[in-house]
Amino acid sequence: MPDPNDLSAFWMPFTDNRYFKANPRMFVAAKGMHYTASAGHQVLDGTGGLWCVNAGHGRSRIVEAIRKAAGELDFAPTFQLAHPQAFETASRLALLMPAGLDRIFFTNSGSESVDTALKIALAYQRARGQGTRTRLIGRERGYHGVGFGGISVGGIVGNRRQFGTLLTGVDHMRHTHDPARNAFSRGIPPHGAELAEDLERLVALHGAETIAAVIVEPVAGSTGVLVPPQGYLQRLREICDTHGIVLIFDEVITAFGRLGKATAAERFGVTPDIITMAKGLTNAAVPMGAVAVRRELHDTIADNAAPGIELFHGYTYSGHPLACAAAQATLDIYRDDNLFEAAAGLEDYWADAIHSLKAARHVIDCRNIGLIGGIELEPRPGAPTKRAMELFHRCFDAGLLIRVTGDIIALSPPLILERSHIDEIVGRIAEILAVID
Ligand code: PXG
Ligand code: PLP
Repeated sequence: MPDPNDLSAFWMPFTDNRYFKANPRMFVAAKGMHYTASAGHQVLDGTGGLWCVNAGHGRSRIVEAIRKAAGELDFAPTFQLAHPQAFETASRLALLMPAGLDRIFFTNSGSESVDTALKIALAYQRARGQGTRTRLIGRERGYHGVGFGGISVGGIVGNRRQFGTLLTGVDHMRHTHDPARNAFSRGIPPHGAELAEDLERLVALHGAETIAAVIVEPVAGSTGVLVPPQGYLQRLREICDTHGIVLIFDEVITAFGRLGKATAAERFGVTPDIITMAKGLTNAAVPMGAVAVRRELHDTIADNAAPGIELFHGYTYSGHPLACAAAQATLDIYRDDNLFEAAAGLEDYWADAIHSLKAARHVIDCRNIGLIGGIELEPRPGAPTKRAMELFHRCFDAGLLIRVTGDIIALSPPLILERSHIDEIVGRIAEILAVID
């Protein structure tokens, strides 16, 4: 008989398994803004799970929709067959996207969305007679999930170095993090639009005729909250237009109200050719991802295909009935509760709170946009990441869930939070920073 309390079989993702299994911390329930930890105490969710529970936990509308769907149609293939809810979900999602991005491919995660987007970009270039364009360009410090495509264009060394040679023909632009000029910027940092010219450098080096696509996070999340400098995304768009390069925004964390709008594209007024999504699409209640594609890209692939399948790509669970039910109920909540507007309405209060941490011990930078906060700590001499990790554990035990990456605290609370929750998040962090080394 397996021992139900044995922690050894579950190989936990992105986890120090040896530490965790000696010091387990678990959740057993969640409602609204709070988790219940297995030790019994309430934990305020400062991270929306993992940037995904935008509408708050345990929404009965979503739970009921999933329950109903499971009872009606547990599964239907979407390869050469389908079910009506997949079409309805796609149509509704298309309405939230920037004008023109109205063809939707379903996946089950952000990582799958990224690999799907990269493959669509390659297929598009080939379909329009530009088959020499096989190069993919990412950016240093980018996070695009963990598929081979995603880690190849990704720019986080730790996520790459264990895994061999990755995709060939990939290159990276410089990242935009520039604390010397931009530390403590409120919202969009003023300096760094010229860093988009790094794409021109790669075009000069490789030749535009070899480059299929560029992928960036409009706001980089996992790598520690990097807000794009004023004018940067606009300039990337211009350079892509000049050289026939597909521009992909990886909006796995920025879509669905995190920046006060449906997408970061809308927030920044820059429209890419492809948007990847996941997380907030279903409020994380059922895994689901999606890729929104500009119609012209879709049509170029479809119109140039021989009779039969147009795109040789798809997942068993693309458009899964339970995920579709969860997505539609989630979109209902976003609309009926005006959650994107609510997030926008809290942005100033949030910004003030995040920047009040400038006065806290160990803090060397504060960054914010929408309901995202990044607080960078000075690393302990000779022991990088240890200070942030200690803060993370102490916050948890004191009833606050934060996320840390390196020595950076990343905050992304459910959009339903209230001012008192913001006070509690920031107050608790300051209090604990005051007492740790
Ligand atoms: N792209 C971006 C921009 C992401 O943020 C992914 C792709 C991959 O999504 P999946 O669903 O395959 O995990 C992500 C995911 C963190 C953290 O702590 C961030 C993510 C995942 C886990 C932890 O910042 N982002
Ligand atoms: N591996 C095998 C042996 C399979 O048969 C399949 C799908 O049929 C997959 C992997 C891919 O699984 P998924 O479609 O869930 O991504």
